[in-house]
Order: sequence, then structure tokens, then C-alpha cells
Amino acid sequence: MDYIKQRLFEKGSEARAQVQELLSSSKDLIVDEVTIGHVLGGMRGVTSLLTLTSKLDPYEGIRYRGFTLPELYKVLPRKNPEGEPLAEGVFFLLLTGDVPTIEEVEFIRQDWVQRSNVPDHVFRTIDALPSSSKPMTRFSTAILASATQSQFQKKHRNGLRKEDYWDSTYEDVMNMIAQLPVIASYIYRKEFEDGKVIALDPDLDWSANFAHMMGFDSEEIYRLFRMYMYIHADHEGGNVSAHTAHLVASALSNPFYSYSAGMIGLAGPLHGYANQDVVRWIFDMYKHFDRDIKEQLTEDEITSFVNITLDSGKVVPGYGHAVLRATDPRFTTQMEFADKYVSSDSIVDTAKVLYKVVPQILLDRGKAKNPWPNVDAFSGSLLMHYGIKDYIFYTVMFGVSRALGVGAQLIWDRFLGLPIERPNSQTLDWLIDFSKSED
Ligand code: CMX
Repeated sequence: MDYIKQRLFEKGSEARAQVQELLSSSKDLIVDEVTIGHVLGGMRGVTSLLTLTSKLDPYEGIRYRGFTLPELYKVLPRKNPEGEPLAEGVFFLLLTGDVPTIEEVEFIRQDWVQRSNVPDHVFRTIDALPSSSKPMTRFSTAILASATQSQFQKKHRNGLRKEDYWDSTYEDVMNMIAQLPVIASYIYRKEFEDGKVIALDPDLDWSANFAHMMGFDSEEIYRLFRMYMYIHADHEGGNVSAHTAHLVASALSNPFYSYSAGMIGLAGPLHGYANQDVVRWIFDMYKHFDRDIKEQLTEDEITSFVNITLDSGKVVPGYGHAVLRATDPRFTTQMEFADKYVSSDSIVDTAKVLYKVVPQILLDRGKAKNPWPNVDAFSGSLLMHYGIKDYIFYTVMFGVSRALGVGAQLIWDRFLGLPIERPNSQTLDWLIDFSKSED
């Protein structure tokens, strides 16, 4: 058993005992209540899932294993003292709950380089899709096609004891994470560049390698990718993509199937697709005022376009959140990155003016529970600035990063032997009768 697995085994055995103890001592303790509003309202706020990797606070934002993003920035190993945390360290923390040493980060980095060989048929599967296919269709399909290498699936079919599920799940998750930047950059180069594949550089870290294989090589853009990957890595278990992956995995589907399904959830406009929608919408704004993209729109013009959007029944992309009730720290991290590195850029500046005007407009309209920006309100502007202009690719980048948290949690699902998910549903007639009986 390798070093990380050994560490995981010790932690996992302890957590497994804790779960057993909870089940025998407190199984019937009530954690939350479910109202008709919850049943009809997307189960918003109902505590009914177990996620070890992270916890979302409505005001502070995400904490990975107890650490806020600014705290992580300080404690996680970095390439240089001023740089951004490395994804390998983020994964180690999400998986084990411990802050890694630089040696542990290097162990994972090398391990992922070793595991980065994508089976050839996966590229052929991507190539076989029609040219009208969207990048997220290609990405999710490629992950699904990668399932031929699933060790969990093979071992489970041959008979595997429940307490050993985690081991081959770990192998699958590590292989999948290692291969995702290779798959994603292949899609990028095929769809938006000359199609020539750029080989992985065995000396680079996972995030920088992703930039490198897409065709972007500078220390500044490597830093952008490290920042992007660490802030998007996890957002507890209830969001659509994480929850979908967990749900599918609960049927003992392998990690490739599960994550592929999660990515289809991420592709929805109310979730990860919003990162492309924000840029598309900013372009629409420029078109509406018949202005060149390099010019700066005025605050009045931007305000008026926000109102036009809302009056036509659309949402303002990048604003609002099902859980957050304050500015998303992932938004702030990106804005600080822009303040540090981007001296002038009309789209980045537009994102900043939007932050000035949108919350008050949403507050005045009184509908959105959270008028503040989420992660997607800024990411596209930054990527545009650095030359990644094909915004329909942005959700794929989000998906590469999110595998760190969702993948770590899938290993824990197996370690703790979490059962197949099967909540109850009710008919509308039942709800109506129930509401009358309670009058
Ligand atoms: N613009 C306009 N209206 C908004 C809004 C926004 N940005 N955010 C919420 N509202 C509206 C909702 O559409 C809803 O209207 P209806 O009652 O007519 O359906 C009302 O305000 C109440 O919604 P809510 O309880 O505040 O928000 P939800 O929890 O239902 O939805 C979210 C959350 C993110 C889907 C929503 O805020 C939204 O659509 N935002 C824009 C899309 C976006 O940025 N999504 C990315 C989220 C982050 C991510 O997952 O990546």
C-alpha cells in the first residue's frame, strides 16, 4: 500500500468506527425537518447528505476541511512564496484532512504524471462526435469512455468485500484526476486551435500542465490556472454536480460513470454553465450599445442593460446563490488576482462595474435571496484577458477542477460504505390532502 493510501486507511478506519458508533447510538436523532416548501422548493437548506471534504457557510463561503480560501492560501504548499496553492496539495487536504508537506505534494504530482496516460479509444470517441457537439458533451462523453479502465468495476464484478471498495475507487479517482487535463486540453486544441496535441510536461504541476497542454505558457498564466483550480475544487455535497456524482456512485457505478454524470449537471445554465453565460451576456451588452469590445461601457449603460435583462425575464448570470448570502470569496480571490496582474482590460473592468451596480438592482427588485456575485461572475473575464477567448470551453475548466473535491468525496463514500440513495417522493394529491389534514 502506498504512502497516501496508508494514511487514508488509518483515517478511514477511524471515521468508519465513528459512523458505526453514530448509527448505534444516535440513529433516530432528528437533524432537520422537511416542509411542503422544501418538497416543492428543491430541498433548499435541508441537511440530508454527508460530505467530509468541505462545508459551505452562507457568509464566509467555502471551507475546505475547515480552512477558508484565504487561510488555505497561507497554509498550503506553493511553488514560490508569492504563488498560488498547488492543486496536488488541495487534493491531499480534501482527501486526508491534513495540510500536506511539500514532499507530500510532490508525491502526488509525480503520481499523477505517472497516471496521465489516456487510453487511445477515448480520443477516438471525442473525434467521433459530430462537430456541433458542445465541449461539455465531449468532456462528459470522454470521461464515460474512460470507464473501460475502472478497477473498481472489474474487482466488484469479480466479488469484492465492502470494506475494500475504497481501494480500487482510490485508484480510479487518481487515474481520472490525472487524465482530466489531458482530455480537456485535447478537446480545446481540437475545437479551438490547430488540433495539434501538446504533450504533458513531466516537470510541471497539474494546474500548470493543463495551461501548457492547452497552449498557454507563461509563469503568470500558470499562476492563473493554479488559482482557478484551487478555488473551484469543491463546494460541499449539495450542489447539482457533486450531488449527482454522489447519487450515481451510491448505486456502485464506477467513479468515471459517476463523474461523467456530475459533469452533465455542471453543464446547466443555473450551475457551471453560468461562467460562459456571463461572458456571452457581456458581449450581448456591447452589441446592444453597438460598441467595440475594447471600449469601456459607462456605469449608466451597464445599469440599463442589467434592467433590460431582468425586464425580459432573464436572470443576471454570475449573481445569486442557493446557499451563499454574501459576496463569494471565490469572486473576491479572482478580483484580487486581476487587481494584482491586470492593469487595464475592458471586460475585466466591466465585471468590476457590474459588481458595483448589480447587487443594488437585485435588492431593489426584492426577488433574489442573494444579490451578491458568485464564482462565475469574474472567472470568464479573467480567462478572456489571458487569451482563452472561446468561452464555451469555460465550464470544462470548472469541471477539471471540481474533480479534486468530488473525487476525494467518492473515495470517502466507499470507505464509509454509504448506502444507495433512495429518498421518498409524494404525489401532488398526497401533499394537498396532507396540507388539509394539518389545518
Ligand atoms: N438574476 C435574476 N433573478 C434572480 C437571480 C439573478 N441572478 N438569482 C435569483 N433570482 C430569482 C430567481 O430566479 C427566483 O425567481 P422566481 O421566484 O421567479 O423563480 C428568485 O430570485 C428567488 O431565487 P433564489 O431563492 O434567490 O435563488 P435559487 O436558490 O432558486 O437559485 C441560482 C440560485 C444560483 C440558480 C440563482 O441565483 C441564479 O439563477 N443565478 C444566476 C445563474 C448563476 O449565476 N448560476 C451559477 C451559480 C454558481 C454555480 O453553481 O456555479
